[in-house]
Amino acid sequence: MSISQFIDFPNLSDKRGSLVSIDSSVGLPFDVKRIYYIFGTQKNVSRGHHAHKRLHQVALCISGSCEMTIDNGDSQEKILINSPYKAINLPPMLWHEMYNFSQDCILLVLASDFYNEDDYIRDYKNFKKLLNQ
Ligand code: T46
Repeated sequence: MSISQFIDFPNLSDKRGSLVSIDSSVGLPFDVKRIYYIFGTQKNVSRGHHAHKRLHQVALCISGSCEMTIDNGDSQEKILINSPYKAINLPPMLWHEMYNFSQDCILLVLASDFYNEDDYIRDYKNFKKLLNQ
């Protein structure tokens, strides 16, 4: 079974251009407490390489594209993130790595909580250990 889950955002495009509105009706699995975005990422750079203990996030490219490997400890999937209408669901305890950022990539992330370094699991062996506890 696929471990990637996507959330579709409504496309309110018309002949003038595009508009996406994200509110509580789109089916986000949490109330958003923080928004951040990653852009200007150099080619051949990878980011992420961690999981979160409690933080739930969804991420989408509002411009350009990147690839992501997600890993739930049992299986891994490589996914392409390339749509301003489709967000990848990143629940807690999902290892994720992002790479192959296009030059115009803007990765927008909606998060369920404030930034907290203590919530990060940055060591893969520790991630596996915590999953097995
Ligand atoms: C994630 C992936 C998708 C803050 O001070 N506040 C923030 O809200 C964030 C997100 C980061 N930071 C600081 C922490 C580091 O000193 O910014 C620096 C770069 O963060 P990091 O190395 O964790 O960036 P990524 O791209 O590896 O990971 C980020 C998020 O941190 C992470 O939660 O899931 O994007």
